Amino acid sequence: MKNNLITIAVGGLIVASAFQSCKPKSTSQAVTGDAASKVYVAPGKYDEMYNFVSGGFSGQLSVYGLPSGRLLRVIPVFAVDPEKGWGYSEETKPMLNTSHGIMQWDDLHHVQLSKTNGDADGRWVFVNGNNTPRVARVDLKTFRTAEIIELPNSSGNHSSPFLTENTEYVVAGTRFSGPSDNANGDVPISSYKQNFKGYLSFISIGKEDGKMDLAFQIECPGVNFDLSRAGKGVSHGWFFFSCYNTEQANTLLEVNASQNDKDYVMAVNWKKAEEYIKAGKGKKMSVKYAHNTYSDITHSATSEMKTEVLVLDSKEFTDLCYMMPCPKSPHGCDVDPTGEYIVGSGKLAATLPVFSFTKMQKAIADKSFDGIYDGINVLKYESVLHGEVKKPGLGPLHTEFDAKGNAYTSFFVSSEIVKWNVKDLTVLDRVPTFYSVGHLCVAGGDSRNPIGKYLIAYNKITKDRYLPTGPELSQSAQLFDISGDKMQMILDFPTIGEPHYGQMIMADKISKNQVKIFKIEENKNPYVTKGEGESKVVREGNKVHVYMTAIRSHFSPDNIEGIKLGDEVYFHVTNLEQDWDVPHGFAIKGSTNAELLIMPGETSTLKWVPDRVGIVPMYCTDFCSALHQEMSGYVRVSPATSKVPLQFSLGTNIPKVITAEVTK
Ligand SMILES: [Cu+2]
Repeated sequence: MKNNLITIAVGGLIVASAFQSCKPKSTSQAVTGDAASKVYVAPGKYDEMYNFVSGGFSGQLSVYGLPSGRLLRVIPVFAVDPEKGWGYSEETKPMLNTSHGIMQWDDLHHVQLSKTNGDADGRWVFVNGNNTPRVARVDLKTFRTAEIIELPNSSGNHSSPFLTENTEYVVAGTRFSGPSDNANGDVPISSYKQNFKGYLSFISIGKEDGKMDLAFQIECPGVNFDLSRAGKGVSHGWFFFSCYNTEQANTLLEVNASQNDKDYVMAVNWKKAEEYIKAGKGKKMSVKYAHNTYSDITHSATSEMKTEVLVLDSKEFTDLCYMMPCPKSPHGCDVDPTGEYIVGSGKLAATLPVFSFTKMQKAIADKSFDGIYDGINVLKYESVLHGEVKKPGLGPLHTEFDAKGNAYTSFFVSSEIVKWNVKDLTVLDRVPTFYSVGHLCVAGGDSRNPIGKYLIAYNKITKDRYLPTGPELSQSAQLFDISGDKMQMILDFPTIGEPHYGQMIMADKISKNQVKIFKIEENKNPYVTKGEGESKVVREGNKVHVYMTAIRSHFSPDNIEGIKLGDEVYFHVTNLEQDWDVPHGFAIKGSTNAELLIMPGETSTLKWVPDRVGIVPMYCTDFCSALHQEMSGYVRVSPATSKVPLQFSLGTNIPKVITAEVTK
């Protein structure tokens, strides 16, 4: 059976095998004897690097240690997550708000670490929501999503989020073009060429607090923007976007968007765009998008709906955008550490074009144009080309770089990674992957000073890599040692969802800054209870607010009576602990909403609507002490017409008046 699977998998790659001859005959051939020692991290020892990996269709971001491949954390971003109560607690629900209402799920594709002087600085990681276009910022002090901004005039937010070298902007290009949000979008689909536009969003980032703001958009021809990278070093001030479907087809794209021999890499002068915006050249467009922020002081999120965006039209400002022809249906578009070379990856092409920034500048100065595409000057291919890597493999997708002037490109169709020299374009090495690699990541491989050392391949399919788990198999990441001349596979491990893209960073850039507790005296949640003496239960009409505390190993109060059918009960639980890693949980029987998980010093709220009369137990869900089992209590629910007064207690049996009522 296993052999059959391999045959089937390899069968699809016969073309590739004929092309290159390094395909191994079985999966076990891939690892050599000393691989285990390179990835072994002894118990109690820490990994060398953090690896932030997108969870694809799970909508979450996962964090692994490298080289061990140990899963350290799943950070909820665009989807509800019961492990952390994300999207369930009243405080976190606003983070999932959009102009379409609350979104409980999205599709997370790309991950990029914030940068200072072109190197990852360990402050934040940015990720994109692909389906309902959004960009999120995760704070690496808390490993929590701090902010989410929705993007108007966008759909299929794929070329996103990519950062400039000092985190000035994060960009997001729309994958699917369409009429703008505010125009009458009720047009024939066949009017694509007249009515459909592409929009590039430039989100500014606050220098100190990381706060995002949709600074402006550029209206572009209606093509599909796929990926992007910012220039760096010599090319600082520019962005490069890969564009496919320059045919502007709207049906059967697999055929109709593959007609042109060359599509484009679009170069955008964002410094120039900034000047135009400062000079008041942007036009205001009315739109609607949500901007959600989470505060570690109020321990709660707020969602704001915004209604305007500034737009520059690429047709009006002809020195803003330039098209560089790129063979054929480009996917990745990656910039080397010096910023001089831009690698286009035509996913249907048999060569790998490398563009020169210096030549591009000269071609612009010389007006070395090859026509105009929808108002944008097209530069002559030969005048911007540094050279082509000949016969590198089949289906090039993505390229990252090491510290020694080498590039590593993933090839989806021939399922391999190819190492080549950026200057002379010679192929130096190739290794197979199992199976169908998408993105790859070299440690620091998108920065000005790559670490090199490790490369990870993020694979789309695993077939026979692991024990079978029904019709759905785990997707996988594969770790390679790239410190020598030849790449060596040293580990693979299953991932959460689709490991679409990931980034590595040296562990100490992040680990030293970790928040251990939230200071209780700084807690500004409107429903905080700063000590057991302040705990109380307050009725406001049919809403009952329980100001509750949790500390090892009891809640205060732990007995509540006087709740009635028709009430909405809000348990505002404050974890009074001021000690690292002592969360408490809170759950109540019959809650259709959630359970809570509350960190030391934090306040979190569970909304509960009782649906029957009786005695309802509640308890702590996070094993917190030897007497964790004892951390529980009761709520009495009475009929709507009941006269049972609202009462609560801890350490005393409830009120004599109730006892009398029961014994009567
Ligand atoms: Cu507990």
